[in-house]
Amino acid sequence: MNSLNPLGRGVRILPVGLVLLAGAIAPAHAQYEDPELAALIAEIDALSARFPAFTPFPWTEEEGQTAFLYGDTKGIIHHIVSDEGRLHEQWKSFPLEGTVREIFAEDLDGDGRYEIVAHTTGLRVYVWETEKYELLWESVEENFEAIHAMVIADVDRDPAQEIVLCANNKIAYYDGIEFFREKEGRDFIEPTVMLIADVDNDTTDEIVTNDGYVIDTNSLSIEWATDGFGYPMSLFDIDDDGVPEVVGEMGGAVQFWDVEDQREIW
Ligand SMILES: [Ca+2]
Ligand SMILES: [Ca+2]
Ligand SMILES: [Ca+2]
Ligand SMILES: [Ca+2]
Repeated sequence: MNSLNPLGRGVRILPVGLVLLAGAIAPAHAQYEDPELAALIAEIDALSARFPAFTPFPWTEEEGQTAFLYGDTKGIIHHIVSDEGRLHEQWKSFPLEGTVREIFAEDLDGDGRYEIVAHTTGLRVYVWETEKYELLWESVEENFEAIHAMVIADVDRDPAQEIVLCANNKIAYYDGIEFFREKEGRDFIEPTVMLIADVDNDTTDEIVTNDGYVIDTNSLSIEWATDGFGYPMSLFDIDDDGVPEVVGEMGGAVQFWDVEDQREIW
C-alpha cells in the first residue's frame, strides 16, 4: 500500500519539546485508563503512520474523547471526534484545489490551539485555525510547480514553528504566523520524505531528505550527502548514544546511517 503513495507518515519525528507541549495542552491523561479509548488512539496512530492524508488531532474539548483529520477523494478535510465510541464530524473544509497529499495538526503559533496544515495535489498549501476554523493561509501567490514533501518544525530563532517545504526542488520555510517565505535553499533536491532532527550532535537540527541529503536548518545548505536513505525513512537511536541514526529501506533491505560519523553502520 505504501508503494502507491510516496509520502510516508511514519517518518515524522517530533522534536522532544513538541511532544511535551502536546502533552501539556491535551486533556488529562486519565483518558488512557479507558482501554477502548486507548485502543482507538493506537488505531488512529497506526492509520496516520500509513496514510499521509490522515493524522491524529491531539486536542479535544472533553476528556474521554479523541479526534483525527483526514482528506477525502473530493478534496475535503474532515475533523472527526470520537465521543464514547461514537464518531461525529466536528468540521469539514470546503473542497480544496486537488486532494490532500499530507495533513498535519500542529500548534504553529504556540497559543495552545492546534492549526490544521495540508498540501494538495493541486499544489496548494492551506492553514486553518481550529477555534472558528478560519482559513489563515491558502498559498495562491506561490505558483508551485511541484510540492515534494512537507514537515513542520521550529527551524529558526522565532518561537513559532515553520512550515518547511520542498517545492520546485528547493527547500524553503515559511513563517508559521504570517506565512511569508522566510528562507529558500539553493540546492536542487528531489525527496518524497523529509524529517528534522539533530542527527550529527552539534545542537542544531538538520533537515534529512530521503534522496540522501543532510541540510543545515540555519543556512539551508547541504552538510553531507549520500546516495539516498531510501523509502520509507525514519530515525532510530540504534546505539543508544542519544543521537538518532537515520534508517531507511533500499531494495527491500533496511540500512542505518550514522550522520555524525558520516557512514552506514548496520
Ligand atoms: Ca495555534
Ligand atoms: Ca521559528
Ligand atoms: Ca545537528
Ligand atoms: Ca545514535
